[in-house]
Amino acid sequence: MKTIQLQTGMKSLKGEIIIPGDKSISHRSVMFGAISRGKTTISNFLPGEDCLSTIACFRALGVDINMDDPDKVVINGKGFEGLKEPEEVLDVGNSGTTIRLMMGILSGRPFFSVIKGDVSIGKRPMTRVTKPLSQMGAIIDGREKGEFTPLAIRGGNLKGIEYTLPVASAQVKSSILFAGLQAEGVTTIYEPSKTRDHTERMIRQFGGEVTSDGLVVSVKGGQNLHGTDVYVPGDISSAAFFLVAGAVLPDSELILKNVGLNPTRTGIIDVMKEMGADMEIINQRGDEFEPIGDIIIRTSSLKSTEIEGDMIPRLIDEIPVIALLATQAEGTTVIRDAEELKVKETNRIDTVVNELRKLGANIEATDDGMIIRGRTSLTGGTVSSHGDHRIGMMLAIAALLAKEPVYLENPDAISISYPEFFTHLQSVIE
Ligand code: SPQ
Repeated sequence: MKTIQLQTGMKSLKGEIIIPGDKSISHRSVMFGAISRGKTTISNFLPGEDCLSTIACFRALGVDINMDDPDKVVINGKGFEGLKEPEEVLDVGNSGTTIRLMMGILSGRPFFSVIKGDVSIGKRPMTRVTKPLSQMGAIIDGREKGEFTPLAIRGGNLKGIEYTLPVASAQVKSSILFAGLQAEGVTTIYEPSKTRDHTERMIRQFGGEVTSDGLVVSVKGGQNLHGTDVYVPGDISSAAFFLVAGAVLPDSELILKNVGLNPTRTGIIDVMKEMGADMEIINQRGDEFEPIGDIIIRTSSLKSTEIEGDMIPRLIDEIPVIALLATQAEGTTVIRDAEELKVKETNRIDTVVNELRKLGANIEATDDGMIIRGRTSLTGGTVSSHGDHRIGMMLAIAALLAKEPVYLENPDAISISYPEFFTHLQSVIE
């Protein structure tokens, strides 16, 4: 297995990083471009492996997609009707977003398709989407009654439903919305907590209508979407690693440019401010669909906090690096209501706790989160990403706090969402 030695030694970080495109928005821009009529031009697209899997799946469905530059994608869409029965099994690689959202699109198409992913995808629960999509009329089967991949879908003739999400999940909401756009009548979704709303914003951006009122989202079937220009903001989930690094390393000041500031994603900013982070948001801008800004982060004196309830979906993917942050905060940080971490690329409660412990952190797992006691100095050791990009990046930042050597197994997983991570990190180390 590939193992690399990470940078260590409490170095200061100084300079600026232009944060690469948002993964969630990049996936959705390809999906909407593919199901709309006309030309869609996507700029600042994230050429991470997950988003490339989405492009490969739509090409296999007959969609004309060009990538002249790695971050510029042009799609000549022919509407939902332009999608063709794929000859091969669709492969989503490591991407939960691709498989769950594509299931919603495929469920409305009058053809047969089979979809699968890598070993990690094979362990992630799918009934959360196959159940509502079957209620709408799709015929879906898979291992363990449709819970696990590969999944086979015979789509078409969908009817709108009213559906209460059993878990707060933007992927499930978005999957049902994609099916709802193809269904007869209205589809209404009730969320237990507000989750990222990029799909709703993008329906509007592509000329469609969707209503969102608090936790209720409704969409009418049979709408015509048309191609448009999409600018993808920088990914706050990628910026998170540098927000934490800038706050915990000595004499540091980083400017993170072009960060998406959609309020359904900015939980990490609220939590870090509450913990005492020296942070400023400047140059707030963006289009009418997604807000953007630059963030300045400086070395901070941090105190512990409690994170729970409606805050969890607003920072779910940042919890691994927030756990690291908490090891450098004075007092006991408690994270609750985060059981969903168990069904990500890895069980992120276990991987965060086990890997940070190897570096000397005082952290314990609970049923629905973790308890972290700070401040602790971290030490050297050999850690693993376990194939999970966010664990790999969190550990690379943790290593900077150690004086002894730290080795990372399976670092390549990082290119799932941030291929330039190590280049960017190196560029700001003093
Ligand atoms: O796509 P994937 O593998 O599920 O990616 C992750 C990640 O850390 O990048 C989760 F593992 O992000 C999800 C996120 O956790 C992306 C996402 C989206 O784009 O809609 C929503 C969240 O998942 P969920 O299950 O809460 O809807």
